[in-house]
Amino acid sequence: MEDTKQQWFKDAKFGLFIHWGLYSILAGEYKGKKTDHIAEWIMNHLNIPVEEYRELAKQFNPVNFDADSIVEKAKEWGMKYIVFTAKHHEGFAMYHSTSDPYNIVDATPYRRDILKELQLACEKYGLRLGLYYSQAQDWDDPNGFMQYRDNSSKDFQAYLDNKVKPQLTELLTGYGKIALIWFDTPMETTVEQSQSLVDLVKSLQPNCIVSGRIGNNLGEYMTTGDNFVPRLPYEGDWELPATLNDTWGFNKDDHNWKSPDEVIKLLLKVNSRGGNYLLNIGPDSLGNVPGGSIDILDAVGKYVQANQDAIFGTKRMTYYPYELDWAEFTQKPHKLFIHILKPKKVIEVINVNNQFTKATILSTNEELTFQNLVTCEGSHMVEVRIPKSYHAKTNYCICLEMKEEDPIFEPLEG
Ligand code: FHN
Repeated sequence: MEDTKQQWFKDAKFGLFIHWGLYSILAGEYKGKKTDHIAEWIMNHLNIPVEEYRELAKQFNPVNFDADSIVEKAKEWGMKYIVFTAKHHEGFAMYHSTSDPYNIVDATPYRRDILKELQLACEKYGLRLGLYYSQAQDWDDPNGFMQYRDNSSKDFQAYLDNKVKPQLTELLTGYGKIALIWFDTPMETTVEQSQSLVDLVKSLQPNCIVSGRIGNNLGEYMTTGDNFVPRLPYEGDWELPATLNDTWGFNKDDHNWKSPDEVIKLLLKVNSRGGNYLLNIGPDSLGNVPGGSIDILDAVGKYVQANQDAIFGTKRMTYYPYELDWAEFTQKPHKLFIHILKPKKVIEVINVNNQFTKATILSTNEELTFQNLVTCEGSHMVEVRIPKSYHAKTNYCICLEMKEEDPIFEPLEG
């Protein structure tokens, strides 16, 4: 895998994933049966026949969908890009596909091309638009793969030629600049088949990035497992796709929301290890974004906005040997940022041997007292005193300026 040459992706740090499709109508339940799995997989897990599932399109009328307000919110939350499910495994096109009438304009009473609306909103607010496209699994197309089924009799190449390539061409020619194609679940796609999709994308939009899930190691960045955070910094470009509860598509019964504190910690962990955090919302069948996700993202967005300097433009952290429950670090040349996640009166960071010159609260510039010290065990450390007004606070950031370009962390020894 060769890293992308697109600098914006390396700098992005935070993006919005939107999983939306006909599955939002079922919201985790079909004919009185609830799915235990992620809601967008309901067709597969509850064995809904294709013809029955297709009927859902006739009811899809998301009158409350407002591309402008979603993109405006994403900008407010500090996100730099959006990835929208143009076609998920269910096979339904959430844009006006000219090659397949099973799409949001031709098959629903709604008749609006929401992807066009998202494109215009992204252009208005200056966010990049990426498109999720399920290139291998398609439970509607007789030749698309379906996990947990026998796929041996399928003519997968015919599906690629007759559905995937025409639709990718539409997506890459009809909706302005596409920042990336978020391919997913390659399953048995061969190297040649993956390569042919990469070639198609690049022939239409050379700057469009191909996600790690194209398969066969042909993507331009590493995509982690869903909600799986690498334990250590990862050398290349990478992204973590993540949920706010336990599903991507809307599930009316899933209220297992992460707290804003957890999400802030995860964002910082991912950023400090060099990755982008692609965080999901799943609108309901009317186009409403669940209030639970808005509340979390509003709180997270406040942190991001107040501490932009410690998030954007930071680089992968120098390896620090400890995991702390009260802090995450990020770094820039001559600056070490300590994100304080638990109440503290004084902070001590051990095994660090820099000459620190100044300490401030990042969001207010308030100067703090600090000392470069040696611990009684013999390692170097920095001690920063926290002003009284902050003793009970969490989620603020301390900026330590230092003479050296990078933090010098001492390894564990003896
Ligand atoms: O099967 C999909 C799933 O529905 C969802 O889209 C996630 C997002 O990363 N990707 C696949 C599973 O990894």
